[in-house]
Amino acid sequence: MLLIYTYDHVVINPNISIFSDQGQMNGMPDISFSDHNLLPIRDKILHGQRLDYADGCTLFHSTDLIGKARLADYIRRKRHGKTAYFVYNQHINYTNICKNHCLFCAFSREKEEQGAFTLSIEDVKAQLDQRAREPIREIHMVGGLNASLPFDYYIRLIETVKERRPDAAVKAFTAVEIDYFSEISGLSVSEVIVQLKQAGLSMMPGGGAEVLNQRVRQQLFPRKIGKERWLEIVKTVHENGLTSNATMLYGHIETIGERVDHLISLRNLQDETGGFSAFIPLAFHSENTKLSHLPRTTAFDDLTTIAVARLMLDNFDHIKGYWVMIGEPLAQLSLSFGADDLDGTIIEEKITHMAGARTAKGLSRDQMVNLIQSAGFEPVERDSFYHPIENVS
Ligand code: V47
Ligand code: SF4
Repeated sequence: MLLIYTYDHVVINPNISIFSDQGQMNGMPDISFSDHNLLPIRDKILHGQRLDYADGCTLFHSTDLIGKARLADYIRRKRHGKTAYFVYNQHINYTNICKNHCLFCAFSREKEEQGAFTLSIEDVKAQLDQRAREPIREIHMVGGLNASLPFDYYIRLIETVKERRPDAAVKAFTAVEIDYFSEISGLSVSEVIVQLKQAGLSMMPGGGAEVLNQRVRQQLFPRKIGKERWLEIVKTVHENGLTSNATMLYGHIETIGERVDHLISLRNLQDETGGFSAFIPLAFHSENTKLSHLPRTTAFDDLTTIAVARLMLDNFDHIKGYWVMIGEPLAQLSLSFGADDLDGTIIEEKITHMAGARTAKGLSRDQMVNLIQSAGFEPVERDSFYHPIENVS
């Protein structure tokens, strides 16, 4: 049963389900919006026009959640139909020792602090070998900025993963780490990327972007590279023939305008390079951080952020509903709010769990399939480049 909202009243139409294809207008369900501010945005979307900063702010501020879902779902279905992707992946965090001390981070430690760890190459081999029988397609590897590790360690890390897991893509190191490798090796960013690529690096994950804004950076992560450097490094990665993802850490001190600016900066770079593969909104978790007084993000905000990302990032193919951060129930819903990918099985996630996430540490392939199917979508297991996996073992 669908509640059809008009400006004045609510009409209950028992014949149309929320996301049915009936009553379509140019492919978009022909319904009214409870927020009339969404109408000009709907018209732009129907005419294939790009949304601007003001539209992004209007979308974030609108309380018409179902209206936002409809707009995002319209674009999502044009690109991906009912397909929802996931990947069989493994996370490896090679060290949590980090000199940056970002206030939102519960993962990092000082060298001598309890809980600090650094994996030796042998430890990494052991972590990979523990899962040797599983059909893992992607190794996602990131860590802190640890002054005791030489540049050669990172090359050996990648070589080790490639040697143990020749069929998996190595998605490793954020722009923040690449900047640090350049600093410790004395090599240019391009030279660092070339060497990592030669060792077997396949693509770059989207972390470290946080909110690309000087005010937020100054308050929460003053030691981390800034907006221009993050964008410059990602651009160099793309120019060297590697794709990357992009993230946005939301739900702390950032304003709506700063979120929209962030999305537009990513969209502008994507216009230049075409090198972004997926965008992943990251819901801030405050436990065990210096910002522990901040509440969790709301379901409304999580779903809105995914929908707005889908609508603003008109040149990104993929938007992830990252189940680790928003939970499995919302990840299912995110598929109707513009997301087309739930990321992966993961197996052991640390960064969000150290900050209080109560979600599972990993999901089985069957659980991923079930999540997607029971939300009314068609699961497709993919590799890191969104090629469907044939002959799933
Ligand atoms: O870079 C750190 C963020 C990122 C917290 O590219 C936090 O496919 C929430 O980047 N609460 C790591 N977030 C995760 C990440 C990622 C995840 C999944 C897929 C991909 C991809 C990338 O998590 C960090 C930082 O931005 N983060 N602390 C926290 N307390
Ligand atoms: Fe270090 Fe990354 Fe944590 Fe910042 S978010 S303190 S750079 S590990």
